[in-house]
Amino acid sequence: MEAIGERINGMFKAIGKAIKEQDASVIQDMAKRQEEAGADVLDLNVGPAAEDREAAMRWLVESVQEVSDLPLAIDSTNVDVVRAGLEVCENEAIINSTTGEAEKLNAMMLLAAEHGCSIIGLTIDEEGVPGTAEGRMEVALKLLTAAMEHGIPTDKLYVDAVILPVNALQDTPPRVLEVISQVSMLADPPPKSVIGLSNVSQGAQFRSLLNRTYLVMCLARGLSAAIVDVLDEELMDAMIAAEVLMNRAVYADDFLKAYRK
Ligand code: THG
Repeated sequence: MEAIGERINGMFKAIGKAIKEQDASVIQDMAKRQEEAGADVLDLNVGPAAEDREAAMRWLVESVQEVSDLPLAIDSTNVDVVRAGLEVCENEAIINSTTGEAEKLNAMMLLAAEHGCSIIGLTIDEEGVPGTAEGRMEVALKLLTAAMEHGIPTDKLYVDAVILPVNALQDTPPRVLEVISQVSMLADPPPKSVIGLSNVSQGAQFRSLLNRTYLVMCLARGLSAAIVDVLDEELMDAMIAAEVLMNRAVYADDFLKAYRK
């Protein structure tokens, strides 16, 4: 599984402050810590508070690529903010994200095609998040069709089935599992699946337990990638154990150490 580090996000107090004060060392430190903890990709989100979000995204991308060569997930729902990030991004990039809403879908797919990058598509359309797995799959198909129309290889699309907090919407986690199992059957080469794992436990107790339990359930359904707190060591251990048990990582007696190498 590709682990996308979630911690460079303006919703975290210290990161929001660093963005505001243009203190690159805080951001760069978090980039390095996540890379050392096993991140395969770093998610960059300027958060809700940034004044000029395009400038903030440019600054985040430039700061992070000074210290890391990892692919960067440019996390914004706004086309102009994503474009600003892509313009200065020299590392590999992933657009995070488009929805299935016609205008945004077209604009984001154009950007992905122009930059030759991967793109995450949320199963959200003009009516919001469909309440059923079938409804989410319909949007997934729309995302896939748009990618193909723009000449984007099908395996450069990540379908995000939109996991929501279990304390508010308890029927969502099993529905998202169904979508994860079905996404890989949509095309050949198969589209990838991704979730923003920590959403599942927002506002709940025992967050880390909920996160790692749900991650293992998703991995059993073939999840390709997840935006996660890579600094949560028990979460990463559970991910590694599940990868071994799914025969996606080679077994060794000390499999935690072997995988981390
Ligand atoms: N899908 C995609 N991208 C996403 C999400 C998704 N990007 C953003 C988000 N969801 C994934 N990232 C986070 C980052 C942090 C938290 C949840 C998801 C989080 N933050 C603490 C909270 O809200 O309680 C903040 C605590 C603090 O302030 O210190 O849980 O679903 N494609």
